[in-house]
Amino acid sequence: MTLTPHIMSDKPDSPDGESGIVTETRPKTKRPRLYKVLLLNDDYTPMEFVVHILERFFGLSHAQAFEIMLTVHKKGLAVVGVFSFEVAETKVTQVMDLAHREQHPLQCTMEKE
Ligand code: TYC
Repeated sequence: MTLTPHIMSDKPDSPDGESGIVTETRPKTKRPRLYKVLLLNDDYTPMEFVVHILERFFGLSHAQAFEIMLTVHKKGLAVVGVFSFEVAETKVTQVMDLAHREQHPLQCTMEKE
């Protein structure tokens, strides 16, 4: 977080000091850029594995996970969440690592919102 000085007043009797220059600071918070995490369909990854991934890494209920898995299966892809860059990157890595370990061709990617 950066603190941005603002000249508020040049009156000598200002409450902030003797100089007459008031430097009030306010926290300047920039909203982080957001990234969509996408899950892609393929013909080989078992549906139950995809549901498991969505529950485990995206905090979805079984019903929500099943619904999103079916959307990906039918439409080819779906956004499974929107996160800051670092969180999105972590999710993609977690999904790709587990899919690779289990030898499923599941693909997970991210893109700027
Ligand atoms: N199409 C896969 C099947 O029929 C299921 C699947 C769903 C795979 C979603 C990937 O992201 C995916 N077994």
